Amino acid sequence: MSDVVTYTRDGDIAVIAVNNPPVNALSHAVRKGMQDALRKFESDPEAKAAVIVGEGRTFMAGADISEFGKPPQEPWLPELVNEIEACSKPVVASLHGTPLGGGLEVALGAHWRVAQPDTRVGLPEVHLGILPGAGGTQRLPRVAGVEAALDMITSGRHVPAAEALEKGIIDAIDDSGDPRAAGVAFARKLLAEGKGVRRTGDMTAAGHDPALFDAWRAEMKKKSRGQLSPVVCVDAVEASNLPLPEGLKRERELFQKLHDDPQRAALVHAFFAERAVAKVPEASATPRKLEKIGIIGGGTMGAGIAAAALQAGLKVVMVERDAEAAARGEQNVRRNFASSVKKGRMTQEQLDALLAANFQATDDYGALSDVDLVIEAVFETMAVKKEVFAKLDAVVPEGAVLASNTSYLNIDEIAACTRRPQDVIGLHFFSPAHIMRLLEVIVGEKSAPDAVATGFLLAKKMKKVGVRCGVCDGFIGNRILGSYMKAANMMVEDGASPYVIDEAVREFGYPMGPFQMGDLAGLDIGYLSRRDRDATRDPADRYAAGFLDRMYEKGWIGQKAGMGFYDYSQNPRSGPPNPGVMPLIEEERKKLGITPREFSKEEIMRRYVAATVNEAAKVVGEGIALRPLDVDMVSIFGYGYPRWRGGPMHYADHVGLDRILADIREFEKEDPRFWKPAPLLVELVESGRKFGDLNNA
Ligand code: 3H9
Repeated sequence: MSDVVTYTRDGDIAVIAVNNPPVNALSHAVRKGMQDALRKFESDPEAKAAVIVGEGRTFMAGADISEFGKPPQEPWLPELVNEIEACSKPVVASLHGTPLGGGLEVALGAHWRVAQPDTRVGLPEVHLGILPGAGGTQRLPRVAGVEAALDMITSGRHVPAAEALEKGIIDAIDDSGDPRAAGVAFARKLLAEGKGVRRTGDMTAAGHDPALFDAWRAEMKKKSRGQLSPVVCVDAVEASNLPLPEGLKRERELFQKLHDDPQRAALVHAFFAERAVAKVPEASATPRKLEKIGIIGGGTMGAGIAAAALQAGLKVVMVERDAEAAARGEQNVRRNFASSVKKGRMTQEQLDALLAANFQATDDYGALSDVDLVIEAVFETMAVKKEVFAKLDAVVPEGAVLASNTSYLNIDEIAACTRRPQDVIGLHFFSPAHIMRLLEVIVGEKSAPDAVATGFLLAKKMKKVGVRCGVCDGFIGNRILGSYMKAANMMVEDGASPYVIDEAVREFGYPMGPFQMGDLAGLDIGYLSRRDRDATRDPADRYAAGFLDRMYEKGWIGQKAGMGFYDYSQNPRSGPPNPGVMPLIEEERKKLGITPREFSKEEIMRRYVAATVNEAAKVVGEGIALRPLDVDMVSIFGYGYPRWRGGPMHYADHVGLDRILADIREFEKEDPRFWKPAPLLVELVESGRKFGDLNNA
């Protein structure tokens, strides 16, 4: 028998146990071991029923994702599941942990299912760009009905045991805490009750209605912004009214179509990158204590960070400049929980109790005398930050981490105004901070490894994706954003409409275009930062923001003013184009002596992509980002980059680095300063390598 699957017997019950840490993924060795064990069970005259169980922390959490794209090795998972279902004696799956994807499909092939109370089941394949391809789209509707299957398969959500029981996905919940014993007891009870084989494939999927599938398809098309798998999942579930073998055949065809699409490779890259991004040089350091944090500033950012910290179970002290501002800060924190209360995720009483126990807003810096980490989230100018850090240095205990939530200022300069630069790091949150998952962890020249590890621990506690960044203007995300925004602004000056640019960028898969995003963030922010940087700006660089300055002067600064690129007078979140913008842009072009020209959406995206990739290559080449995958994670989790394209670096590899470099060289002829090719990009093209090669280096 194999190392990863064992066949034992408990009296007349066979136990087939999978032991493939950490998550019992259904690798080739597991599939082969299970097949051998099943065959042994069928031919074992002493065994009256079998239990399939996972050792360690979970039942099988799915197919082995690292095998995707490699030559398939038999037995394939769909065949194995069919073989389980075809067994002539009853098979019970005893679930715990996270039976997901192929794991749940194995369980659906079994005749009966029992689960521990904290089990969560699901078919999350949609997030990997595929569909449940081992019978999940055919068997789940048969046990839970079509509508529940559509919901679970298109969302990939993890369903708790109680709900799974209610939906008929499992047959019983056992709270013994021992999945093996639970499975054996369940099997004995079945035999005692004279119950036996019950094949899911013999059941009928309830709730089949062509109109329902059309409605789901339309909804998925709208929601998925170019991602194929959610729509194809609906097509697969639709086949569940066919006899099982035909439905499985249809599922296989659709699975293959998705498997062969570049979206699958992009989403699998994103899955592994999301985990690899925490593997940083400082990860081996032991993080410092992290139970109570201080936050300086109770504005939008400070209050968002406070809400995220409270949700993570931390104690929070918020310091504002006076009592009135502290009270406003507390109100801002409460506002961040309002939708949780409204949606019933917590009651008003629970919120009050949480704040009473774990939150304090004050104007007294002395309240920071026992914090483990403090995050400064005040106005974004160096002078103000330095003043705050000098005060913190005086009151915060030795050994606490001092962090700045700056989005572009130099952490080393901030650290230098304290007596303890080794304790200073940057923690760049994204607004709204209690919702956005990205956290840039900025490592200064003198930041101690355990201070950095504490930043990553905070990210983990807050369920955020922490990405390590070196010090530069804008770090990873805002620096790259600055580059593609400038490319967009230059296109507008040269003749493109900002509305067509927004449309092209949305069609690429972003949730919004750059000018919509400017309206959301507030065009005053860009204006003030341009003005701040005027002193350091090289006058030889093209400015390309004159029309934005004119809009600022008119007070068209976006959503908060009711007017920006779009008119928000009817709806505070969206609206038609502001009719004043195009004449203003035309005037600006005349002033600059530019004869406007046409830009196709294809050219817009070529320039947008080239500007993104070129700056990203500089960021990696300079060591600001550790690896290309770190850029991909920043872009996906902080800037709405479509996950199904894998992030800008993965996408660049897919398009071909030589093609992107050729574009940059073409654009360089018009503006050699902005479009200077990144040395790393040139080096990779010349050596025939890809960004992906650097991820594993
Ligand atoms: C499928 O089943 C297809 C079939 O329908 C059809 C086929 C024909 N494979 O996330 P963690 C690794 S598709 C390989 O940090 P957690 C992971 O990379 C699959 N490796 O732990 C990490 O490695 P490392 C459908 C996997 O406790 C380590 O395990 N299933 C797999 O926070 C720990 O993972 C899914 O999509 C895998 N399937 O969360 C489930 N899963 O330590 C995907 C994990 O080297 N998995 N690894 O970085 C998850 O959602 C989470 O891992 C899980 C545990 C919730 C299970």
